[in-house]
Amino acid sequence: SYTPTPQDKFSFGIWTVGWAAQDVFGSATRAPMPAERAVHKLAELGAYGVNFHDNDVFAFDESDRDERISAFRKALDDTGLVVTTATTNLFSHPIFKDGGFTSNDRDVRRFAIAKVMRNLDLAAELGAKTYVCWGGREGAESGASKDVTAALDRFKEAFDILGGYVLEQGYDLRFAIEPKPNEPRGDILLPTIGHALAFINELEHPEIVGLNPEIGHEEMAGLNYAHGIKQALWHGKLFHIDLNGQHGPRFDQDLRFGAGNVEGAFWTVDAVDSSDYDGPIHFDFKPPRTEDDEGVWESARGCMRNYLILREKVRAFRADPEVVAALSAARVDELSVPTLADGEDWRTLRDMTVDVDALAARGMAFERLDQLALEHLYGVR
Ligand code: 3MF
Ligand code: MG
Ligand code: MG
Ligand code: MG
Repeated sequence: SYTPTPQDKFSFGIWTVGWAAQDVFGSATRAPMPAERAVHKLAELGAYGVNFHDNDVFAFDESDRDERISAFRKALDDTGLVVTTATTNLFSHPIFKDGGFTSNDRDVRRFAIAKVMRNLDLAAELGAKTYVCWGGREGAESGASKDVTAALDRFKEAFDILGGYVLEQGYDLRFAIEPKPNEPRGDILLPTIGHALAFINELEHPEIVGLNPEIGHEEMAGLNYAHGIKQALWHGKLFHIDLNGQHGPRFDQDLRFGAGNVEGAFWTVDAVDSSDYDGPIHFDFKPPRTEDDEGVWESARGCMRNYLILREKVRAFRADPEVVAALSAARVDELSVPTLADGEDWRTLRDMTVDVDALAARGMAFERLDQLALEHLYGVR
């Protein structure tokens, strides 16, 4: 068991398994991988779909565009893998050193929007339903270099242009903004789920813009990912998810899903599994630089296997009669009861009296509940 099937809707970025493992301190340890090889191998492992940047498939200068796209498309046809999602590389080429949509250089901004439009055409053609926008280079290292107010105006302008484009072309595509606090820029704009949610409200076409939160990115900011995606769901804005692993606030680790913050992974699977999210269960990780080709696939397999293991554990936790009793003792269900009863308003509450000492003395019984969760996670129940 714990063998993935396409029904599990697992998907991977082409760039994840395809990463040749170059980092800031060293050159690549693995050979470059053509997109079609990633597609074939991921299909063998039981994946359902893929996400790709334009330049995961063809070169920045687009000289090999047609031929690379046909090889990619053939691999998709041969394997039945679905393109669930697409995205644009607005961060690798030196032209994007100060960002794409918010570069101080207006010519670069115009080029960046055109590059996205070209890949939106391809995304629609390949049947993607979600278009991710990670603003990795939209940011700054120093205070005076970026007029943040103007940058947000330009960020909005880009989404308004692109939203209009998608609607006018009649594409069945929605945008998903991927927040990240820092790396590669010292500070990145739209750093967290909360910042991005607020930003979406200012757009011309907010209905087609949502979020693609990533575990590692929220945890780099010291935030609770499960809480974050629950709030995104509450706003109807969880369009996509990037699952991976991270050990708290430090450099972007992109560990395979289930490594790093294991408790966080448990509650993440619980949050997704108990929600109406029906997008792909997407992994955005990087097989560490130590791994050879076999290690790459072991790492990819681990993402899916860990999700299935944790899914079994959270379901067992939810079904455990002792957990049901502990939830009730912790009065978790009472939070769903509106604070005012029918017919009441603020008048009912303003002059009410309570036995403060008695209320203060009531325990919440959360430790028992959390111990049961840990025991399910530790595998002793
Ligand atoms: C970087 C990321 C990105 C985004 C991708 C959009 C390269 O930390 O997470 O991966 O996920 O650009 O899909
Ligand atoms: Mg990331
Ligand atoms: Mg990451
Ligand atoms: Mg990501």
